[in-house]
Amino acid sequence: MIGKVEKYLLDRIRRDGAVHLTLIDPEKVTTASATQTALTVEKFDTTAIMIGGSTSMSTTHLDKVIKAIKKTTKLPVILFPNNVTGISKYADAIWFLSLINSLDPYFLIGAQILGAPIVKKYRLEAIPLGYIIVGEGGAAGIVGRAATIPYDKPELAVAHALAAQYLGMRFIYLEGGSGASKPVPPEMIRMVKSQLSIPLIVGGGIRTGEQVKKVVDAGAELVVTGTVIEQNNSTNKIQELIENVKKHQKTTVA
Ligand code: 1GP
Repeated sequence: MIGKVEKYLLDRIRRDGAVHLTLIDPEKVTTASATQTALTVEKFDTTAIMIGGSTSMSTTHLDKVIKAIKKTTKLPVILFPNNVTGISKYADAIWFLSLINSLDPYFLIGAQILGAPIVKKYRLEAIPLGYIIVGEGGAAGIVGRAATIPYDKPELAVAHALAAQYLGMRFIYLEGGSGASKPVPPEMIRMVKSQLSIPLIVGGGIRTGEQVKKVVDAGAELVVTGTVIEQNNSTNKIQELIENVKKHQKTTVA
């Protein structure tokens, strides 16, 4: 069943063609800095906040960060967990993800079995997501024991994405790895998007408005930026990223 947050995302995609999501890594923020970031991205009209990171985290701190964001903004908070410890009852929804190219059954289905009863207990909205790590893959690739897909093998990314879609996942995430030196190339995004009939999320290494433009023009419906927002106290950079999604979004609407 499609819940409130998923419907909101789909409506925004239908209306605008492409949307921006802000990723906050709870390990790298204080409640005060997370609140400040949330206020800034809300001002520039990001669509939602994702909370998660690749390394283990304190659930108490995670709860505090989410509570602070919820208190200050109206943006939906979607968990982006690396493990069962990434679940908080204060979020609105959770990307209920399987790391499709992991070599470790734990990241394919093990963590999900452990996490599902908690998601149920907390009444979190679960949004099924096929998570595919490509290129350098960053910490997520190492922690998730992923057989990362090289940027010059887009056909393999297509095969993974289609497999996830046929298994019933409702979103696909092409992840270049947080802080990657290069974002997912447009050729890979374009080829995956041309074969998929569900929305495509792209993230990892996106730092400039020009890169945002390329990702959106290639067909990504949801663009995630994390590191660049964490590292920029100035609101100019944040504005540049979000504005570029908005500027190019209409061109992708069929
Ligand atoms: C990581 O794709 C996201 O999961 C965001 O990556 O931190 O490089 O923006 P960045």
